[in-house]
Order: sequence, then C-alpha cells, then structure tokens
Amino acid sequence: MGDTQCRKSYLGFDFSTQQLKAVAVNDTLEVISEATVHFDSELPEFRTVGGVNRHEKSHVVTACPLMWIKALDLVIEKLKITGFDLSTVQAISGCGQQHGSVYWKKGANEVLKNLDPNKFLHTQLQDVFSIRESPVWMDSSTTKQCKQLEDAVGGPENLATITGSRAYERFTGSQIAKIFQTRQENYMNTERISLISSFAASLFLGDYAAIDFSDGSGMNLLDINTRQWHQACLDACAPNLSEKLGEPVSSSHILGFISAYFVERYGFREDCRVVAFTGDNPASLVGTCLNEGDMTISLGTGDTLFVWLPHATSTLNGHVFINPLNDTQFMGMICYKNGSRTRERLRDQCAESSWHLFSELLNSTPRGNFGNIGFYFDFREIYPLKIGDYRFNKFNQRIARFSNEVEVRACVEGQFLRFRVHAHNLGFELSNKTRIIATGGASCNQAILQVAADIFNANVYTSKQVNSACLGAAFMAKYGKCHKKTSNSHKFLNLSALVKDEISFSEMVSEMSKIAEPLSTTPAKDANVVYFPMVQRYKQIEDELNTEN
Ligand code: ADP
Ligand code: XUL
Repeated sequence: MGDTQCRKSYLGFDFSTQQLKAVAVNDTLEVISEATVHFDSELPEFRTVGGVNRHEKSHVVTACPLMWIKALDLVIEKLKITGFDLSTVQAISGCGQQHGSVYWKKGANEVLKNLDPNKFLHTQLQDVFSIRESPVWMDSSTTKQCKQLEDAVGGPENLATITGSRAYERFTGSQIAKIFQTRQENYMNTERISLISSFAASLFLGDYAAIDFSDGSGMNLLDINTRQWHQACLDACAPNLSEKLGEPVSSSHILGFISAYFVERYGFREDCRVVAFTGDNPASLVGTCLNEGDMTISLGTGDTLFVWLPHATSTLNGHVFINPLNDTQFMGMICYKNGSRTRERLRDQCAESSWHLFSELLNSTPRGNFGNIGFYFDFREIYPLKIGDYRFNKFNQRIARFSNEVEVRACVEGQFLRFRVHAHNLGFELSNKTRIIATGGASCNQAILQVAADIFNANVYTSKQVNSACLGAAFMAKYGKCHKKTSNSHKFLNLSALVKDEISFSEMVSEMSKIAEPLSTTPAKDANVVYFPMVQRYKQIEDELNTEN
C-alpha cells in the first residue's frame, strides 16, 4: 500500500439497490482497495428485502436515505480497516441507482454545511428529509402522472424527443408529481430534490450537489438537446420545480472540494475534489470502457443493453441519455425484465435446474437452431407487450412445442436477436470494429457468450472486474474536469491546481483498456450467413406479434 503507485488514488462509490460499494484505483487506474456494505444483512433495522421496502398492493417501492447515509459511515470505516490511506485520494465520484429521488426539507443545507466531525453522519442527518422514504426505480405507482406528463407535451413521441424517453413510472418527474399531488405539505416544505446520485454527492460536498446531465436524463424533465430543464415538463409535474432541482451540470464537472467533515474525521486531503455523481448505468458505460461502435450487455436479473450514440434518436422503446463522457453525444439504453429470470425458468423446465446441463443443451444444437425462433416473456415489457411463450418454425409458422435442446437455444438466440434488432432501432450501427462487452451474472456462461458473439458477428469481451458501475465512478473521479460553473460556494476553487492531472478521454480509454485484461469469445466463420436472415425474420415476427396485440 505504501508504494509509489498508491500516492495518488481516486475513489468511486456505487449506491446501488442492494448495497453500497466503494472502489479505489491508483493513478494508473488499477483497483487497490474495495469495500461493501450490504443493506439487508448489515443494516437490518431498515427491514429491507433486496435493499428496498415494498408496500403491498400499491406498486410503491421505497428505501430510506438514512439507510444509505448509515451505509456510508460504515463503508468508509471498512476502507480504513483494509489499510487504505484516505489521504492519498485526489478526487472522489460516485453513482447511484437511477431515477430514485430524495427530498431535503427546509434548512437541511445548513445542517449539511455544519456537520460535526466528532459524530456519525447518520446521527446528524436524521431529521433533514421532508419525505422519509424515497421512491426508487422499482416503484411503478405513477401511471396516472405519466399520462398527465405525456399529454402536457402532446404525447409520448414528443416527450421522447424532448427528454430521451416516453413517460416511465419509475422516472423522477412522475414520482415528483405524485408527491406534489398526494403530499402537498411535504412538497412545499421541500428545499431541494436530489437524485440518489446527487444526494450522495451532497454528503461529500457538505452542500447541495448539482444533478448531472446523464442521470438527469432519467427524469423525463431534462431537454437532452439543450441540457436545460424543460419548462413544460416541469410545469406538468409540480410548481417551482426548477428552483428545487438546481441547475444541472456535466457528468465530469468538479463540484468542489470535499467537506471539512471528511477531512477532520477521516483524514481526507483538504483539496480532494468531488466530481459530479451520476447514474449506475452511465457509470457502467465508463467502467466498461465503452467507445463509439461498442455495446455493453449486462446479463443480470434483468438484461440491459447500452450503446454510445453520436446523435440523439427518438425512441418509444428504450432511453436516450446524455453521454457521461461527452455532453454533446448520447448513450442509448434498453432494459428488459425477461433476462436471467426467464433463462432460469427454461433451465428449470428443460435442464433439470442445472446451468451445466443448460450449456450442454445449448452447445448440442447448431447455430440458427434449424430455423426455429422463440419468444419467451414471463414479465410484461414495453415492447413487445405480450406475456407468454411463442414458438415459430423455419416457415414462420406458430408451433406448440420444441424439444428441450431446441427450446434452450430458442430462448438464448431469441434474447440476443432482440438485442440486435432493438439496438439497431436505437440508432446503433454494427461495424467490424464493434466490441460487445458482457457483464452481469450470466456473463460467466461461455455457451451463452458464444451465441452473443455469433448473433452480433463480433468479439464478446468479459472483464475480471465485475463491478463496472463503481469502477466507472472511480474513473470519473480521475476524469473530472474544471467546467466554468462551480457549485461549491463556500470554498474558493484553485482551478489551475485542479487541471494539473486532468486526463483526456482518449488517454483514459487507453489506460483503461490496458488494465481491463478482457477475455474474448470470437464469432464462428459462418455466423453472419446464419444470423443475418434470422435477424430480419425476428423483426418481422416481432412486428406481427405486436400488431396482433
Ligand atoms: P443483479 O446484479 O441483477 O442482482 P447478477 O448480475 O448478479 O444480478 O446476475 C444474477 C443472475 O445470473 C442470476 O439470476 C442467474 O440466473 C445468473 N447466472 C448465474 N450463474 C449463471 C450461469 N452459470 N449461467 C447463466 N446464468 C447464470
Ligand atoms: C435503469 C434502471 C435501473 C436502475 C437500477 O433505467 O431503472 O437499471 O438504474 O440499477
């Protein structure tokens, strides 16, 4: 730890759904220390399951900001216990589960600015929230407010063109609207509304931190082209909203120096910078070293794909966010509920609940699956809308059943055909340089990765470092820049001192690719011949399934 490499370090935090993670990297971006606090098991007093509190029958899902604060007290102690020297940290950044919102009550900023280093954060911040339980991304209780928001701007297409997404129940605009409509007094008593990411940054800054452009794009409130709040969207949700949200900033913006609390209590340097915090998905884009033309597929409980987009597209099926590494470009993202959970069902039905047998069945069938195509939807998606299993033979005729091995391949091929078709609809172009970066639980399955490589006709890379969002946050700490605006009013920023170790994006990608040590799966020679026509057939059948609906 005491070697020269570790004299400078950068710290990233991930306030994710189930846990708070911290990762420190050295000046060459290698991981040197990690710590985690698991909410359910280490903070049982908040009674969460999977990090959240589900409110029966109401589609309301929340979590307490105080739990995240307590977790922060703990995670920093844990970092110290690993022997990590906090005085080496040059800058910190972080990310959080997207869309969730935190409501600070009047006077809360004064408390943040005057924290006593002799006490824990959570004991001092118990009473600073006007809403004690924050709605999180799993909440789907705002159908009415979504309709109101879309109507206010002339429909879902218009909202998608302005904000990058049609109205989604988990997005923050409709969540704020519901709080205004149902708890008006609490709303009026709210001084500031943060996203979970900017809430976490505020703790380090000792001041309200600005919302960054990328996470701000997950609110249905930000105009992704002007990078300003969109007044008609704000007005459709609640009054005086822009003053409660503050001005948004670039995701690489240096917000200011760490608060005196962390300097005095934990020995951070006085000039340790706090770089804007962002959403976990934008941070993952950074952590997987995604470049234009590449695609990340995250194969977790649900499946998520994201791509770097040079231009904004308007899509009703997915999201366009401002790119965290380049404010004038974008990232496209689609989340699917039918990911690992659907593969697990097929594993249980066809492969005796064994991933090993599942992989053997997958490997025992040829690419293209004799022309058979399957759609398996256990959960409702935005697109296509249907729940159920749909099997088609090589003549595109609907059939009732497949043998076990054909079923397993149809499920996995169907999921990657869907990725390819929908990514194209988002404006993503495959090229011979395209890299597919696979993360998440199922990315350890070689047979599944081979199907991905074949369907995209591209190399698929996995990295040993699985914590891509947290790692991305640590990279952002190093990448942080001096933009004109600084929001930390109570401290003077010495800009020339800050720019000394500024790094350009291309330098960062080249440093990151050195350390990523990716393992690759290459496509078979005949992959394109087999799958190009199959992609067209998938598209056609999917369209037909949708019109039937
Ligand atoms: P999350 O972060 O969404 O909680 P993970 O990224 O940890 O989820 O992924 C968990 C999923 O990984 C499980 O639901 C499981 O289905 C899947 N998984 C684990 N091992 C394998 C395997 N060998 N093959 C395919 N899928 C797997
Ligand atoms: C993205 C989304 C989730 C959360 C939690 O739109 O809702 O991925 O960011 O990870």
